[in-house]
Amino acid sequence: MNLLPTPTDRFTFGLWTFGWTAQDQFGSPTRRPVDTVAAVHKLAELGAYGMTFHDNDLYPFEATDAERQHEIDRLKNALADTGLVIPMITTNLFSHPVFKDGGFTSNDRSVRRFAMRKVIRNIDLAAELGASTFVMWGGREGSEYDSAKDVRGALARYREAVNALSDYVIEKKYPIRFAIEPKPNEPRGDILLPTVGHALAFINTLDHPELVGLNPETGHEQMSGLNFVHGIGQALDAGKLFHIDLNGQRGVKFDQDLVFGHGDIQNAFSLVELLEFGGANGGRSYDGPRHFDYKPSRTEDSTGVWESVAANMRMYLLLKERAAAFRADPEVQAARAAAKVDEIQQPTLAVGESAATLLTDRSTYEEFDADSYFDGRGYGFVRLQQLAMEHLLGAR
Ligand code: GLT
Ligand code: MN
Ligand code: MN
Repeated sequence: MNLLPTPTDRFTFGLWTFGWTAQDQFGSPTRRPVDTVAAVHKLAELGAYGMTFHDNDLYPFEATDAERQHEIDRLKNALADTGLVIPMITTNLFSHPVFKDGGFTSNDRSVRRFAMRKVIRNIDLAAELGASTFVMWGGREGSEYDSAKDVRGALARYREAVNALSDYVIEKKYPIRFAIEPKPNEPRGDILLPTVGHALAFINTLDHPELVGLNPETGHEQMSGLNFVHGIGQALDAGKLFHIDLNGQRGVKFDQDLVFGHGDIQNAFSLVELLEFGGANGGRSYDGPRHFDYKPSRTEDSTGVWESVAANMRMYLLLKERAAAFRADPEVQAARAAAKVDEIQQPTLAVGESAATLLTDRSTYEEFDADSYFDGRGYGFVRLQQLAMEHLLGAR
């Protein structure tokens, strides 16, 4: 069992994750800011593949052009020294007071125009650094008061912004795709595009839907009581899993951003199984970065911060190893067959059949024994799940 991460595992971390100084609504920071160059070296040492960032994780909102360039140059040197890459970049449209009613969907048109300029500047930087994914998390795009936000108007402005930015990327011939990150609430009372499903429906209304996909986050779906594995399954079905934010969440409450696997461990196991072995012929269903978007808890000092970085990768590799053992177990294979897990791949209608010809097949209805399903023909799903839990617990 190899639990030492290497760049081939494609683990990435946001600069804002280990860089969080742990200031929250109720208390001041408990840690010092992390230097970007030192962080890049530390990530490389721990076996990560890459780092991601918001413009204002790298340099402050009020930075002059020279200060901004200085930070970009320092980052570039650190990347060259370590081989770390920047596969994804995103823009901070939520911290500064100017975005208190959102960026793309602020009621104030001049704020919307400013937000677009800030994103365009950052898209240019993404292209310069070779990032292929541009995440859009609209944390401030939403409202607290139904009387104050015209949701249809706001969605129209969201669409206008994504369409214009798609045109920009096409015009510039940048090899960049956008990934929308849903979240139901926090910091706004209600955020637009709250779940994977909402965002998928929105993407279908865009001028260039092929350029826009999703960056689903574990905790964000779970905050709505939704099953993350189902969300990822639907994103994959739609060909829209462009990126992923892995972390941990314990139930329907505020966004905890725990270490991956430190929340719903069963769901995390099934997620890793899906990502690593749920593709064609038992291969990967998703090839992009395994991006951790977590927050080292406020209780941790800088030693604990880097331990928690390592913990995310170790949890993923442990779950991958457990999922591989689960898949390889002959008893599991028999239980999967008994549960007809793979029968779902088989089309319901035979080749050439239609709803109309189905009417003429008496075996499907007139002669079908529906009553045999009463206290019979059990699927054995519990048995299969028990085997999964035993593998997860290392009992098999
Ligand atoms: C912010 C948020 C995350 C998003 C980031 C991208 S920033 O920390 O909580 O879920 O992925 O903007
Ligand atoms: Mn989160
Ligand atoms: Mn996230």
